[in-house]
Amino acid sequence: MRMKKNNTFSEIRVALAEAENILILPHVKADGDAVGSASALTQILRKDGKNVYAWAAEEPLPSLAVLAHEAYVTEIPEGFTPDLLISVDCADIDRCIDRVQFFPDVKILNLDHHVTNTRFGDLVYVIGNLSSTGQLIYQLFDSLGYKINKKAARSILGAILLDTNRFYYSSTGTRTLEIAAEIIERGVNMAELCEELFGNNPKEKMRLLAMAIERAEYFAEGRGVFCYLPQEVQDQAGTDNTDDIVEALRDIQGVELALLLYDYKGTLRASMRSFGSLDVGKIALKFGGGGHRNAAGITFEKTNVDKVSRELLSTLEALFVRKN
Ligand SMILES: [Mn+2]
Repeated sequence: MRMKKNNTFSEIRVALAEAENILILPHVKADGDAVGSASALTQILRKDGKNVYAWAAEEPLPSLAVLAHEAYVTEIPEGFTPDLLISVDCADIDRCIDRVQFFPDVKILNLDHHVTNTRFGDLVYVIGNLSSTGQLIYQLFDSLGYKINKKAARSILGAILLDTNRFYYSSTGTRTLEIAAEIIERGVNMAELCEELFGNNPKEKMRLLAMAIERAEYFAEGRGVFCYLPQEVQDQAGTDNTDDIVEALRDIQGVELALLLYDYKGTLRASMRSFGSLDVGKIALKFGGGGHRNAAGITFEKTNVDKVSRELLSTLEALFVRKN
């Protein structure tokens, strides 16, 4: 299969210029990068005189609301008919098909940074291994000559901070840090933004984290860790917010790979994190999911949890064997 190449700046410029009403689509269960990028893009394009909404599948998580602006909505105004759709941070069209389906004849511009991006859409601008879609949008729209105002810049910085885990991950490049610096120069207070993003964990969320650590089981001689959070446990904690749990598991001493399984709205989700060359992205692809080398996820129809976890664990265990 020949992969569709990225469209040129001038092709993207033309598509944007021709559009009047633009609908931006962050992926389902939008994370900070999706909310921040989509929100920033509404600002950038509105300043350019466009009629723009970011249409999300659900309300942003309370912890991410600081990145969402007024045009970030879960319902678009009646009669709003887009002439361009922009998918944001979606590796696959499945991640936004719930909304794309209403506009089957409208062009899609696919903006993303996942190496596994299927390059769907009529126009594509994807740079795999870039820190975040936030960074991609900053670079692209800066190059195209758009003004990125303070509000947009703040959301982009939030997207970068969240997708790099505060510049922790190897996807943090020199350009990532330059962009952060440019945004700070623009008057955005990064410490204040960090406090809002990272210093506001609800007690229920921390309780679920504690329960996850308690329930964790180790494999591959402590180099791997696994935890399953069934609905009952989430109910007991009082939240279904599993954010940051898989990262906390991975950050346990000696652990190089973490697998979190959890019930989510009638489905079973797997979230994986790893260090170095342990490629969980490939494993996710094999099971019908997606992501990056060190961060990936899969959604399963809720069937047999034991069977799914056994299959996943033995596949993950084989990663270690091959490495030794
Ligand atoms: Mn992202």
